[in-house]
Amino acid sequence: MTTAPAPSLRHDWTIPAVEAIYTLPLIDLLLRAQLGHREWHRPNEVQGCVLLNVKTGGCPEDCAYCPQSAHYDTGVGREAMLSVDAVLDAAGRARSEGATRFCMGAAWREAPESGPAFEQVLAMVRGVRALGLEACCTLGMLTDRQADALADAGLTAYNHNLDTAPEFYGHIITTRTYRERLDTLARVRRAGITVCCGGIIGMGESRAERWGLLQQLATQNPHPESVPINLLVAVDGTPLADRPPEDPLELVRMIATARVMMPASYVRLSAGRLALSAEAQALCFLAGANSIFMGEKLLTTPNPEPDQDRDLFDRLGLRLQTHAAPGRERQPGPPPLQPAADGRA
Ligand code: SAM
Ligand code: DTB
Ligand code: SF4
Repeated sequence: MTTAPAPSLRHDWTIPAVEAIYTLPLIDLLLRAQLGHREWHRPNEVQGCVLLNVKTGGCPEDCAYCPQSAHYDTGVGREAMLSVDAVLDAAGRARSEGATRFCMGAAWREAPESGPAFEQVLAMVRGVRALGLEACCTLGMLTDRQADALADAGLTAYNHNLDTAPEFYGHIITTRTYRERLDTLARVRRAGITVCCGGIIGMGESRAERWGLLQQLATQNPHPESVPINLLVAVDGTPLADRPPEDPLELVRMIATARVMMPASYVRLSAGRLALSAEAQALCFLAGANSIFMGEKLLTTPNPEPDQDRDLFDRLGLRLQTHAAPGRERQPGPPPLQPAADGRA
């Protein structure tokens, strides 16, 4: 018996190659994304992640999009770190809502070197894993030692975004270099934690700069296991407060191109869903998004209410993934474009 060879993953993307995919007629782009998606993932299944800010506000970085930067007056104050019990209560609620991944954020330039705050984060990670959930953290820059300690605590994934292309990055952040971000990502990878890395659209970047971000992500080897694509949430008080809303079809193109370039990865439709119609979100799922943040709050800004998401999933025939991600293996799933026996694929 012969088995079909596993589809291969490319890491040699050039800007013209990215451009050629991104600028396809939209229907052709969606078809390519959907065919690739079905080679690696169960169609109609979406990973549900819940975010919790375990340390809010007062961040010394100047990320122009961020309501938690101490450089801007956004009304988000500096708060004390949450207790381990409070975080595990929230993780338990996330699990009962159907999430399989729990993501903890802290408004830090870098995780505190050692001491009670970092130990508390490790206890949170152990507790979230003990609930049977995947655990993700985003704590800013990490040292090798911290990455190893997080890996030992059972951390599944670390989120650290490149945010945009190197050419546009300096317009958005001046307090941390692109190189420093890549170095943190390398430490996460070396420690054996999966990488969650993506970016934002709608900050005033050109299309070429979006292709540059996608090239940075998809030339990593291995690809980031998770790729969050955020639509800017323009927050009052930040330098990007007055950015006009981005065309949702650009988000669809961004997601579809990420799906084609990194077919094995989870592509997460992240911040910005409140600004999207049900139809625009449907196009994002058609483009290959297979992960969302659930729950009424992201880190500091609102997200669709759980009832709204349940209604959206019902209307689209989507279901939440019920198992924690199995890693990088090819997913057993129905053959391409064949609905499963229950008609919901
Ligand atoms: N200090 C951590 C860090 O920077 O890695 C904290 C996590 S930070 C808030 C995670 C990501 O959320 C950012 O890199 C950015 O991509 C995204 N993000 C933050 N504010 C956003 C906004 N207003 N709109 C869209 N995405 C946003
Ligand atoms: C990511 O790429 N998006 C999430 C998560 N990773 C940490 C954060 C979105 C934050 C949106 C603004 C806020 O709620 O403060
Ligand atoms: Fe700080 Fe992260 Fe916000 Fe940048 S994105 S200001 S590093 S919390």
